[in-house]
Amino acid sequence: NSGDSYPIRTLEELGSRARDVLAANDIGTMVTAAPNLYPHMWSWDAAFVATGLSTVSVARALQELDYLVAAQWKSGMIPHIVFSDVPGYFPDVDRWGTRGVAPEGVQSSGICQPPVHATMLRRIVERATAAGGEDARLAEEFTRRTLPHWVDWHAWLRSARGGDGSGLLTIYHGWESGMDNSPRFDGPYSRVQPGDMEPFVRTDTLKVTDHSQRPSDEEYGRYLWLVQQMADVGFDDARLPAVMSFQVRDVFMSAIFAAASEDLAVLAEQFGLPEEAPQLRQWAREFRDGVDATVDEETGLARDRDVLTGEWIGPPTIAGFAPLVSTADQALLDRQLEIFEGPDWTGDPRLAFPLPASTSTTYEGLKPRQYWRGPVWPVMNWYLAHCLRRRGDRKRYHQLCEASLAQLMEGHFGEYYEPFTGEPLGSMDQSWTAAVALEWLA
Ligand code: 9WN
Repeated sequence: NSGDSYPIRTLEELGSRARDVLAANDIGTMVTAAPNLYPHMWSWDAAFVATGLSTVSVARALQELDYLVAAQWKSGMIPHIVFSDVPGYFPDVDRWGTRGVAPEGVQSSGICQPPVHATMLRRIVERATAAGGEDARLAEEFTRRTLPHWVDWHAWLRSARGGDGSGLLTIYHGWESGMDNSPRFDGPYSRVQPGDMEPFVRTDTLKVTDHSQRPSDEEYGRYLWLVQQMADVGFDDARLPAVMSFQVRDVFMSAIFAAASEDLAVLAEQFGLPEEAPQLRQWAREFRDGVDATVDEETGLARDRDVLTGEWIGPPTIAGFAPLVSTADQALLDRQLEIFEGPDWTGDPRLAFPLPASTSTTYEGLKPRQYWRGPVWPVMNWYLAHCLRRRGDRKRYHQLCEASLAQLMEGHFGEYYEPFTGEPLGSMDQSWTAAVALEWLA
């Protein structure tokens, strides 16, 4: 990518650069999450990348989801990383220790990520159906063929991670949330005490040389210890609750699950599995209610819960807006939107663009350059806007679209952005950033 003129001057140029980024990150089998830092397929990245790709080629978009589905474990879990053969990312498949547990021939991690797939597939199907012809035919064939796999994925989440009646999914690693070092997890991680393990060398800090943009070494020690704890029990779902020293009921992931279960029910009715729809809708209701019940009366934000201490988790992070994704309660929705547009979030006049940061900009723990502790993540902007548009809120979709396009015109397709200066941070040419640029332009 890159070209030599920054910033970008026109929306046409933004689109063409975004397509170049995805093409450059395409190694044939997969579009890697980023060229250098993340040379593999990540589960939720792949779903966003697929919807972006579908603006260019429905066939290529479906191929991406196909490759991910092929890595599904026998249990139904879709792993958070499907490794390519490109070296340079740590922890790699050997360190994960999933060989023999993952399906034959699949190199994967042993945890999951938020289930945005059915929502993105529904989006792709709608786009392909509107286009008609070969696109519509391919999308229908793909959906009919893979529906049982997506249903298995949701059934696994519900049974292995969400069967305790709370209407919330439990995660055993911050990586599963996709918001790795969010202050949401500081309390639970403070109780993770790494024991004896193989020494390791991080590769992420060789690539993002300003280390203040990445998690600390202490955090990485805990991340690797949790991997070790899972590997020690062979990634056996039934044994994880007894051994894992990190267990959090993740409110944002639960909202995503509720919304995606609804989307999957719609696809099931349309494409030959109508008998699955009532169960999927039941899960959607259960988790929607579970998410609503976490809302703190005082702050109006949804909260995670530490399973091991039974405590609510307090810091004001973007995950607090989980009800924007899933709720059916109009009063709650109105209150959340008021907060979202208020001075602690997108209404903070100091912001470079009126977009939600990963923590409230008035939070005392805000670190505006560090990963999930403050920066603005383009993929989150689009996902939340997409959820609002699905509710019929075109006005807010367009507001977020305008602000996001203005942000992206600086031209680097950053992984995340400094909220007050608009500086791109982390990886450049990040695939899901390019993908959502294409969605904004579609
Ligand atoms: C660990 C790929 C992934 C995203 C996550 C983001 C980051 C990985 C890492 O990159 O996590 O899974 O090595 O930092 O936090 O959301 O899916 O883009």
